[in-house]
Amino acid sequence: MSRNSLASLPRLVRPWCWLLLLLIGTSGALSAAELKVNEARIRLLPGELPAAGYFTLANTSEADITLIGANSPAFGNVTMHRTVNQDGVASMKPLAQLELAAGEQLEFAPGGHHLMLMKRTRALAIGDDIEVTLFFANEPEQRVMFRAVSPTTQ
Ligand SMILES: [Cu+2]
Repeated sequence: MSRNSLASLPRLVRPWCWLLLLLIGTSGALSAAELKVNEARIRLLPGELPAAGYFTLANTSEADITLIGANSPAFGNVTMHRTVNQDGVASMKPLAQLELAAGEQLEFAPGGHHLMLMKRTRALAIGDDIEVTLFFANEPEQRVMFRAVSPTTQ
């Protein structure tokens, strides 16, 4: 195998990773079909500034679930935050956990809940797919691919 074909290997492997994730997802108490993550994106700021992760999480199962945190191999520190607006001043507060009742949808979006991703472990660029694992109180963790987007993207 030449040097060039080795370099292109990760691109070829990627579809198989997705297939693997699907298979793992269906083996848990809640299947991937019952917990749906959509619009997963990470807004990258320049340099070492913290990045913000946004997504929607739909609980289409019959049971309530509790999101208790997240991590990522691309960041040394990932926490859940909520933005609070007090007297016109926005600040962030840590979010220990978040309940999501059966049939409900939860939105992590600019100006509200977000994942705060700090201490990059590698260089990241807009367009990258970044793996993030979401953890739940009584359900299997779920690995999700987030797309790195520019700071101006909603
Ligand atoms: Cu924050």
